[in-house]
Amino acid sequence: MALERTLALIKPDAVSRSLEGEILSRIHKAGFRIVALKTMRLTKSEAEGFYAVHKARPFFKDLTDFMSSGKIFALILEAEGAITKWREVMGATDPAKAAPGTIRRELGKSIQNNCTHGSDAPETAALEISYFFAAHELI
Ligand code: 3AN
Repeated sequence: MALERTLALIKPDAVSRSLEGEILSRIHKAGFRIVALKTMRLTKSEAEGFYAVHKARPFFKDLTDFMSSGKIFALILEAEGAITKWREVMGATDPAKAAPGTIRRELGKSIQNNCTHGSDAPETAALEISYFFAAHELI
């Protein structure tokens, strides 16, 4: 398996419940290297840009309101097969359907308030990493 990088977000619902430490601990235990980490609050238009692929979906307004409602953490995670591995650690989008032991199952509240984001493919990982990090921040 190839060494990969993926973008992870700790979403406003998790930060507002002070779960970032718990989530970072799960990231370490799963064996990822944290290449970069920053905290910020997205503007509404930055959230719309990030989720542009979902523009036509009925939940787009609520999703972008939510993602710009408070502080997030953005991380670049590195591991063998990092993209799939991080999606396995997060669990399915809907916490009710996520496997036992996953972040979304144990900490998520709803399909929107599901604590974390992860890129879904190599192309999206590259795009999403460049949305949050400049080349000189990747070390
Ligand atoms: P994932 O984050 O698991 O890759 P996507 O890319 O299908 O899921 O959806 C992006 C985000 O949009 C999800 N993390 C979730 O917050 C929100 N979302 C997806 N489906 C719904 C839905 N049916 N209702 C409300 N929010 C949704």
